[in-house]
Amino acid sequence: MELGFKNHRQNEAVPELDHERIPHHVAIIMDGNGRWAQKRHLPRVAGHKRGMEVVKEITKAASHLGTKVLTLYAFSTENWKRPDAEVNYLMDLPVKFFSTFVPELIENNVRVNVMGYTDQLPARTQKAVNDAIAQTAHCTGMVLNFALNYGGRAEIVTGVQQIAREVQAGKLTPDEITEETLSVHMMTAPLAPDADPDVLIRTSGEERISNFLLWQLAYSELVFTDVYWPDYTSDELARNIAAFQQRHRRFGGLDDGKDEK
Ligand code: V0D
Repeated sequence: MELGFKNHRQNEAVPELDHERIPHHVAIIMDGNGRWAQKRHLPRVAGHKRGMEVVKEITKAASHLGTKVLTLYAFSTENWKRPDAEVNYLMDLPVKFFSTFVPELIENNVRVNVMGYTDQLPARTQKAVNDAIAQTAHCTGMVLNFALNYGGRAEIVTGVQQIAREVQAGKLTPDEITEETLSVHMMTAPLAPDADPDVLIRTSGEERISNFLLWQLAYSELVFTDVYWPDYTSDELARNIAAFQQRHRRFGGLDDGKDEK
């Protein structure tokens, strides 16, 4: 019996969340779009299309929960290696996304931010992104932060190059370089005081960081789910945030010595 077409999590209980301890910054690696499509004998881009609709649902769900920053890994610096037709389709998704979703973003008071090497994106993609940033600039609720043409190691290299230039210009001595110096040169600096994710969620069963937010994930809880991104739901987000909250409670238990361990 093929159960794969059903999201096998859909009948699982949705836990009660501690609304005092909603993570401020949730980061998600949206994996499994191609596999979701292949399983249905659909082209990979069908998975990306459905994945984009899920982005809209999860944006609203995270905003309603009270998350302050939702960072989504949409396109890595490695994704250029995919077939041209797939890359072209992906580059139209920000255009499609914003052509239908900007009014809802504004209704939900969500501000768009993008981090990554966006100057290398096609002009139409850059325009869609820049328009959305401009149209939501006045929103004061959750920040919807897309990582687009982003790579964690490249981000650290770029940051270190900027710091080296400041040293060369005599604005800074090597001894004055601290973790704070690195942090302010990361692409997440504008998200401060919520620059570092409290939790990283990766869908589709892979348990790797894959060059995402290397500096910022130093103290993050990592939550992995088998659900493919196109099957991801607000209920699964709640389960994944509950997993984060469980781990935090155990940490507290160890600290005050009241836990069994
Ligand atoms: C495909 C699953 C939204 C992941 C989600 C350019 C792979 C759907 C965006 C988007 C993609 C990005 C920036 C922005 C607005 C929307 C998106 C890409 C892929 C790669 F400002 N979904 N989405 N971008 N997919």
